Amino acid sequence: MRHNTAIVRGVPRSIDRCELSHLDRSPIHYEIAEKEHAEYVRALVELGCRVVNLPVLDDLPDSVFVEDTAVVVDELAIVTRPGAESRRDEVETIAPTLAEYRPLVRIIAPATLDGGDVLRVGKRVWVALSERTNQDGVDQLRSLLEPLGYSVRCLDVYGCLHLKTAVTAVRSEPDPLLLINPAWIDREVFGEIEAIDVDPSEPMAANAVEIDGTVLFPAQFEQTRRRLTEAGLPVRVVPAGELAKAEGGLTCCSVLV
Ligand code: CIR
Repeated sequence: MRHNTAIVRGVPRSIDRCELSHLDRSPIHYEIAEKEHAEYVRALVELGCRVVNLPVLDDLPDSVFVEDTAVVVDELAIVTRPGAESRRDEVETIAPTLAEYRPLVRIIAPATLDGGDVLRVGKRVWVALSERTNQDGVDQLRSLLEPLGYSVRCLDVYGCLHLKTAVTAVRSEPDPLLLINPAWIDREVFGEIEAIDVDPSEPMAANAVEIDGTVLFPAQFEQTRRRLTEAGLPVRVVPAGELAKAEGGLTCCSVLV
């Protein structure tokens, strides 16, 4: 997908107090996490993005994972209402920046929706009912996007945090290709769209960011990376092992507009 701008936010000093759902807590080294984030930002710049670096928010432990605060389409930016209460204050800190790029709309209570639960391929959108996104969230997203010509399909994920932990797009329209962990999601939902499976030894490897034809990919998943390169995809790896301890992947660390 062609993206001009990536909104990011640096790692807070409180990252080791982050939300965790499927991982045991293990110490997160702030300096390493910060270096990883800097490398991620460097890669985004290399791939042609203009990076908007928002101020670090030390009091909000998950605030580096900006993806969950917004769903951006060509016509508007949807400010979410994250499922984890500890993350609700993140949204108003990014809203003014989003408003510079798109008209803003908001997901409102009792709905909850995390950006990590929304996958878009062109005009097709999939949204997961998850631990973070509820039926009201799905319904509000649908009522915002369907009038704009998007199809919105709701699905379940099992065994992982977000939809995009289980599936992301590594090539965009007109010939989309997904990277998928079939253990966590029903691949039938994606119809005829082609998919590469993650290597079974790397269940967390389905979270990749495609920018203008290149796949930004976590260095720790070598087996799955081989599958991507064998499929002819250009891959740029970045270290991502420390932020992974906070259950964050690569899509989580930016909002692409
Ligand atoms: C959380 O549990 O909310 C964070 N520790 C991780 C968020 C990861 N975000 C994402 O996958 N979109």
